[in-house]
Amino acid sequence: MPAKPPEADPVQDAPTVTGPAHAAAGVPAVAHALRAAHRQMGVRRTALTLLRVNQPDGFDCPGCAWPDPGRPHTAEFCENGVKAVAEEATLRRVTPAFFAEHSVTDLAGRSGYWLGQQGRLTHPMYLPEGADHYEPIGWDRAFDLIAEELHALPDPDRALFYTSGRTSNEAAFLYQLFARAYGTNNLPDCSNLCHESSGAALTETLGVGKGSVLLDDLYRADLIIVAGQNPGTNHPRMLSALEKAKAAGARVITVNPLPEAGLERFKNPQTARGLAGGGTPLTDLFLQIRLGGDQALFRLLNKLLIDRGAIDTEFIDRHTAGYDALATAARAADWEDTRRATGLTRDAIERALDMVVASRRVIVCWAMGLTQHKHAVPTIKEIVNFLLLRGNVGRPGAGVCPVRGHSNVQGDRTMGITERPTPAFLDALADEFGFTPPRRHGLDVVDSIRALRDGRAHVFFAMGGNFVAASPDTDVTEDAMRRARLTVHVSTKLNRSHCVTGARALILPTLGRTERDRQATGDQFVTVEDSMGVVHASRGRLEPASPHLLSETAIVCRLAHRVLGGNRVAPWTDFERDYRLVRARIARVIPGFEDFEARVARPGGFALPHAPRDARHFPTATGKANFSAGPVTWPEAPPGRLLLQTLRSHDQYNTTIYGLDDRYRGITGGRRVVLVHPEDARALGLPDGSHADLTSEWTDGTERTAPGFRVVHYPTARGCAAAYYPETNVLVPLDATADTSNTPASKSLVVRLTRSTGA
Ligand SMILES: Nc1nc2c(c(=O)[nH]1)N[C@H]1C(S)=C(S)[C@@H](COP(=O)(O)OP(=O)(O)OC[C@H]3O[C@@H](n4cnc5c(=O)[nH]c(N)nc54)[C@H](O)[C@@H]3O)O[C@H]1N2
Ligand SMILES: Nc1nc2c(c(=O)[nH]1)N[C@H]1C(S)=C(S)[C@@H](COP(=O)(O)OP(=O)(O)OC[C@H]3O[C@@H](n4cnc5c(=O)[nH]c(N)nc54)[C@H](O)[C@@H]3O)O[C@H]1N2
Ligand SMILES: [Mo]
Repeated sequence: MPAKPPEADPVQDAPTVTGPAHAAAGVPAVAHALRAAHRQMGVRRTALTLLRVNQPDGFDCPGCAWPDPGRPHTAEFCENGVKAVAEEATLRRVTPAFFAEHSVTDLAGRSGYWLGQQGRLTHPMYLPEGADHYEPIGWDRAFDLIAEELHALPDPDRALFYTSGRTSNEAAFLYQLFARAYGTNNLPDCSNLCHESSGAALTETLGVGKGSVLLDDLYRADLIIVAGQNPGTNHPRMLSALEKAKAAGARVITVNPLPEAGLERFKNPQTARGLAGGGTPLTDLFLQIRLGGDQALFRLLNKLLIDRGAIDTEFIDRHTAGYDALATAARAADWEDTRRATGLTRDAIERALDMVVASRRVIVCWAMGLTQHKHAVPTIKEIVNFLLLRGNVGRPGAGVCPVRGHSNVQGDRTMGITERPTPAFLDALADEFGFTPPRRHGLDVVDSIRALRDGRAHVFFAMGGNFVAASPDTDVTEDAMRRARLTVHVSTKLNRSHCVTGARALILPTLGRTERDRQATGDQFVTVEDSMGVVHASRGRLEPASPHLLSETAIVCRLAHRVLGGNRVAPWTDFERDYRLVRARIARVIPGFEDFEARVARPGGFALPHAPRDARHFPTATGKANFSAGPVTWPEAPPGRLLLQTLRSHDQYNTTIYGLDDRYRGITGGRRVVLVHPEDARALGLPDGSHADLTSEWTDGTERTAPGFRVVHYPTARGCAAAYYPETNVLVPLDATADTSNTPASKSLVVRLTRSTGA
């Protein structure tokens, strides 16, 4: 039998610290994962469910966007994938009786961990104006309410339609179609908080805002640089790919302020050596960089490559633009500035350079450690410079590899979930559906919060996610959300965003990936796109958590039918009955999806075209791959202050907290910790085990405080600190965003630590 959810809350947050581990995965990971799964769903259901993860006839793992190795194969075992599945396939339920017992005021006082542990939502629920309890509501009445509020708006741009990246291609395509048919491009999504900086940098430089490598390229690379990413926790299956790449001769450079266990050594639970032995060392060279020092590091490497003449002039001449400007800018890079920016020694950088020069095929992988800085876009552009200099784009074993987060965040973008659609995309929609989509750009996440705050948006609709907890400046965001007329969440599980609502609120419970999706024409499957642009099918097999759930696709169809009036713009009722009809439209609107239905039926699906990868064709403004030559910058903390990054523990999925441990970092039983270098901590008078309040200092003079963090002496880079998100989102000013991409700069906050008495 599964265990009951925790009763006590606030959950006791009393961390115990043992210090970082030096290897990831292996037997303990298997045991941890199974224990988590058994707690949520019992032994039998665990076994049945896990057999279906990432199988050709099974469902796509909702854990992350890392691609599956060649199918058919036995499922790759990943601890955090199992945890993600267990959270969704849990046997715990949040029923109308739960809401009768717990008022919204009560729920708003609970931790995110406690809320999530209560289980799956079973009924559509409504919070009337002035009420303190959600009450059950019928689906039709719920859609009537939304239609009523949307029709009352003076302008469609006063509504916001958020998406979190688990939504299937089919649901996402219909959702953006509905929003545009209703009249707005206000389609903020979790990409705005995540890889927007990658998309912005890659679109401008290479012409395609996605990664240019496939899994096979990783296995053919001579050198893989992993910068600003913690795959041992967040993309565990990437470790087996790195292991395989190493077996084929690749070397790995890790660039990170933290020594992350997964990148040091990997014990593959699927091999005898991984299970019994010491595992495979993954990192050949660890560059322990200061937060935000990456642009300076790569600029200096670029200068050294140019100085040595270790560049591919033929590639540069034929395929690129802007080389001379970069070469001039790079000449100005010097060792002393780079040392200040990165904290790295000359020796370490020269060793990296030698490895680069010795490698014909180079791939750079990155994630949030690069995208969530003020200068994130120029940082990623500098990495593109680095790859272009040696022709490492558009040939096997080389390229850019931004590793996406949510399992279909990339697919949602491909389907048109963006506040800034291209004219070509809108033209295709207009042709296919015979209506005039709005052309004005819509609002991203940060601008949506501003619009709510300033009374310029009144209806907030979320397709998944946990907007108020994932967004920056928690207090500002929550106040903004409370100003809305209506907030609606399509959700699988209870979260903070259901407790911080507009005047009226709806919770619309939906099917998860793991569940059977039965419609009038029979069982349906959906499709997703992984981080490398491979599209494949996902079929849920479990009985739905409740008979009252609707699929996301059905919810959009019924909403559109009700709001737009009948089958206007599209045959919504037919779409709900048969998802093949939706795919047929996607095939006609979105390039690369020709013959969609047949190609997605193949095991493993199909790879979308990628012009730079496939043909060294760069659809940019210049028609070439563009070098960038902007100034190099890096964040600096004044004396007595540290730079703080907000990151994930091993026991969470974004705002969903699985448990209170961060095994690889040696922290158990609590999350309110701040990791500080022992020397920095001593200078600040903070012994290990003492407590401190964190106060962020923003350039406009404002301050924000998060109290009561246990100080952990930890081998991070000097001058840098780390603490978990979302507890620290209160510290991130709404205006602290990356240039161009507007992504919150939640990896380099200037903070001061003040000794306090603790919780
Ligand atoms: N289990 C699990 N899996 C997940 C998620 C989860 O929460 N849990 N979230 C999913 C999502 S949406 C995403 S986007 C990804 C996130 O995956 P990651 O980006 O790996 O997530 P973070 O925990 O934010 O880790 C950031 C990493 O970058 C490093 N870093 C921080 N700042 C810098 C810097 O300035 N320079 C360099 N070089 N390194 C830096 C940090 O030390 C850390 O190792 O994971 C996805 N997968
Ligand atoms: N300070 C700081 N803030 C950050 C980050 C950071 O590193 N630091 N990272 C940012 C990043 S990279 C991201 S991607 C965002 C994440 O932001 P979001 O995507 O908004 O947040 P999640 O926590 O992933 O959303 C979890 C909720 O999604 C719902 N859900 C789960 N599965 C499904 C499903 O299949 N369908 C539907 N409809 N709902 C489902 C559940 O109700 C669950 O409570 O957070 C960002 N915020
Ligand atoms: Mo993300």
